Amino acid sequence: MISQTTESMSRLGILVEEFLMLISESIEYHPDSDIQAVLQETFQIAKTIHRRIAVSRQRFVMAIVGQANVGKSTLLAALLGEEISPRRNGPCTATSIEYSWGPTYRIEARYRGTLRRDVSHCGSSAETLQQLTALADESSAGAGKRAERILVQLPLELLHDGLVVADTPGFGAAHSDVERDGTHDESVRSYLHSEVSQVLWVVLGDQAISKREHRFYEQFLNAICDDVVVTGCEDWTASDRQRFQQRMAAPLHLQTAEFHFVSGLQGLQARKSQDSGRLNAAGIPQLETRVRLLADPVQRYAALESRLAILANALGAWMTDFRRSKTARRTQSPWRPDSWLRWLELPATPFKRQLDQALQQGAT
Ligand SMILES: Nc1nc2c(ncn2[C@@H]2O[C@H](COP(=O)(O)OP(=O)(O)OP(=O)(O)O)[C@@H](O)[C@H]2O)c(=O)[nH]1
Ligand SMILES: [Mg+2]
Repeated sequence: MISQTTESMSRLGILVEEFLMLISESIEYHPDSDIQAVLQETFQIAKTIHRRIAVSRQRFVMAIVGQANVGKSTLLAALLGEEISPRRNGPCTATSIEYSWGPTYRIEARYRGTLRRDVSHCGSSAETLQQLTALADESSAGAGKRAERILVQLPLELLHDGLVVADTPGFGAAHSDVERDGTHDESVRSYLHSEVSQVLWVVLGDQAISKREHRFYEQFLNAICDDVVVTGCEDWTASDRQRFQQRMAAPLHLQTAEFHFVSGLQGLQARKSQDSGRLNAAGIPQLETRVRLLADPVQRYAALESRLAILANALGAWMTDFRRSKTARRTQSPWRPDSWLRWLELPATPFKRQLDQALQQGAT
């Protein structure tokens, strides 16, 4: 099953590459600036889909991302069921920490610009947490000592099928020492760009979304975020939740995102006391189900196909409107003729035919 999905993913990757080629050649070919602009926009979105395919092919990294001190590490601990991620360690989590499955507890710290790798084996989750906290404190002490990446293996059930979960440093920790060398946000950005397939974006319920969060979302999360996790909302009613969701979704175009109202703090306490009622009330099992779904290769593939189909439909619809409104140019096709022919000659699959149909709206 997994290798079949990997193959489908590779084929989808090739199809998106062809689509990118069709668009870029048509941008060069087309004299109309309106069409050029929309093709350019399509190109950018298709590129993010392509990146997501590329980054999902090998492994699936789900990163917990958000402003400093919103409860990312606590949420991770509640999800994994073990207090394994340093919390409130110095100013903040200073380095991305990846958690993946392994038969025993093992920590590997990698450093920038050197072959140095520190590996330690731990006997329990408590010992692992202790070591990670020491590493994080060392990292907070200065850029010179900061591990670029910390990889943790541990025998936890949620990670058994290849899911990798990452705790990331809070972006926008401008007040902290680690930000002073200017590389703190940068390290989150490059990590997101090169390693991460999907993010859970954690926001604090009792604060408005800051400009910085907004910008970060637009630049780095947009393409890989389908889930917003709201923390610090323990006493909210259903209508409080609805209001928050509406207020946040509209300006960020997050209408298709799922909102999860959870309490990492209460979830973690419930885990410790093995109180399943309280764990449910904290929203943790529901979020866990969602994480499993997102990490499932078949679901992942379907989600990427669907993104591409939505893009093609939006472009087709725009072209139809455009041709209706601009009488003089009615006969123009947005596609460079030879590029369009090449596209049509690609192997036909039901999904490809669906795309053709959408793109055809502009071509005839
Ligand atoms: N009310 C409430 N407080 C929370 C929740 N989760 C975490 N906190 C508190 O928020 C503070 C920050 O928690 P962390 O989990 O360390 O936050 P973080 O986002 O990982 O912080 P950085 O790594 O510094 O960016 C702690 O004091 C937590 O106890 C929550 O769900 N509800
Ligand atoms: Mg943290």
